[in-house]
Amino acid sequence: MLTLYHCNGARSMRSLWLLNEMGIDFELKELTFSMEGLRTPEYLAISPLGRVPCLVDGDVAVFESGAIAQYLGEHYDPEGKLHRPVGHAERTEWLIWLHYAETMAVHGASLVQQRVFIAKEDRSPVVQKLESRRLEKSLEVVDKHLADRDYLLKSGFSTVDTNVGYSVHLAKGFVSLDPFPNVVKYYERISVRPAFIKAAASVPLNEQAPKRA
Ligand SMILES: N[C@@H](CCC(=O)N[C@@H](CS)C(=O)NCC(=O)O)C(=O)O
Repeated sequence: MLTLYHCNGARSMRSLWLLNEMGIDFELKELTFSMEGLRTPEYLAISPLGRVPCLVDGDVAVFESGAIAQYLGEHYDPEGKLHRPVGHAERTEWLIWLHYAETMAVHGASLVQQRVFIAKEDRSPVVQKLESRRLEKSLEVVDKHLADRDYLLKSGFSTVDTNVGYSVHLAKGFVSLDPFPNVVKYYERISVRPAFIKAAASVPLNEQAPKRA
């Protein structure tokens, strides 16, 4: 049985959404998004940086949401319904978007830090402006790419949509999607999927109350 370690609204939503899309059985372990929740010796033993997500499959522990998407595809999607294996015509494109998801999320994470973890007086307007701008630039690339397709890969919804899709979900808490009409339509498309709705039932990090404002 697979076990997913997850925090409400965090990047682990990607893995939760993907597991829901795949329709496989798993146990969900929700941790609180705090030092107490994430830095216990038990959790650090499987996820050494104490971050989410982490997927445990028997005696294998996989951390990093990109690695989890690839692992699930390789081990649990033999027909390649959502995965794009080596040799598939879209493999390289799939690989690029899998990693691009993190390029986007890093800017969102930096903005979460500013808004949720740093006391108001210590927040940096420069960092917030720079990271918002860089997030917008990353959305611009996705917008252009989506001009001739419904999902990131022309063949249809795949594991990269859960990873980039979460980054868009996170981004929209900080910047407007309006200048990116293809991204707006994309978000409308992905956010009505039952697997997304189930995974997003919690409050996203960017909408949670500041811890120390
Ligand atoms: N690149 C990693 C990032 C994991 C990560 O930083 N997760 C955040 C939540 S979005 C976390 O656990 N943060 C807790 C902390 O920084 O203490 C991934 O994609 O899994």
